Amino acid sequence: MSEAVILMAYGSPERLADVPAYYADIRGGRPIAPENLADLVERYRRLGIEESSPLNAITEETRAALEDELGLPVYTGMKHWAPRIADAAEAALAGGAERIAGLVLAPHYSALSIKGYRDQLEQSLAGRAELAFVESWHLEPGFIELLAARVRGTHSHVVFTAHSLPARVLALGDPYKDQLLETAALVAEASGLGDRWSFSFQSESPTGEPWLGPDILDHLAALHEQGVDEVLICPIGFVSDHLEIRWDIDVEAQERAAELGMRVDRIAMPNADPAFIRTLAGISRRALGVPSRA
Ligand code: FEC
Repeated sequence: MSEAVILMAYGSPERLADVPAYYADIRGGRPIAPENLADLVERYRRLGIEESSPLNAITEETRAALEDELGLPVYTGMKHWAPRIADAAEAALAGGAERIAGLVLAPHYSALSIKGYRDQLEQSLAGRAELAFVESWHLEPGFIELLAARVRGTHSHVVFTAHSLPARVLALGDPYKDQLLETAALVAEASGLGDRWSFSFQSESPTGEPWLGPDILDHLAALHEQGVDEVLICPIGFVSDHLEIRWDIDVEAQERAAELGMRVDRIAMPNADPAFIRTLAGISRRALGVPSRA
């Protein structure tokens, strides 16, 4: 049987002119307040996306490295931008794939995140190939060790972070928050942090409903009040450098830290680190039921 991997990521606009269409895709037809669009364009402008679009470039680097590692075709599909998940499905089918592993570059399952990727992929394939979709990989030993290696030995208080979601997910019995806390606890244990760690959400969106908290900006202030003045941020819900890292952490959280007189650093993201690629390859092989090449 012929196998392939569809590697999925959030997607990012390549140009400032793309931002309205990209935001409209995220909103799925719901209205967008003009001030929210203007604010988003400004964040992308300050991120410098006209010169380089970090998320899309890193995802391509990851795809190519994973393909080399696996010796199988790997196709990129973006949830909110091109190449779309549907494009990846057509490319995989055109390449003769009969069994496809669907792997999202986000480790934790939520009905408000991973399910959307799954729905797009299932609809696109429409039963034309067998699909082995990976719902979550938040306990994957290689991922835990990769993060643990990045925080091990620090003297700072470590704050694990992930994208917030509307708080209504909890009422749905969504596993997202529990999975995040499991990853955080495992990384803390593997790196010997003891009790010098906590968890907070980040990147809440202005949708007018309550979101899961505490938000990292409030959390930094709370830690400061407790006498913590050095923090290392370890984002566990994302795997690459993109807007939510380079803006929400590197700009906004740094600005808050400066106001508070705290020192805040963050770990280097996994991006296309060879150890991370090997971890993704292991997950893909297991999903497909194929042995390692070595
Ligand atoms: O670098 C880039 O260009 C894209 C960075 C990016 C990533 C990302 C990941 C996640 N999101 C998740 C949930 C939501 C929910 C909403 C929402 C909205 C936005 C907006 C932008 C955006 N997200 Fe995102 N997300 C990224 C970017 N996200 C831009 C819209 C403007 C704004 O919020 O400032 C609210 C949708 C709505 O309005 O109803 C919910 C989750 C993840 C992590 C999992 C994943 O990567 O898929 C969960 C990267």
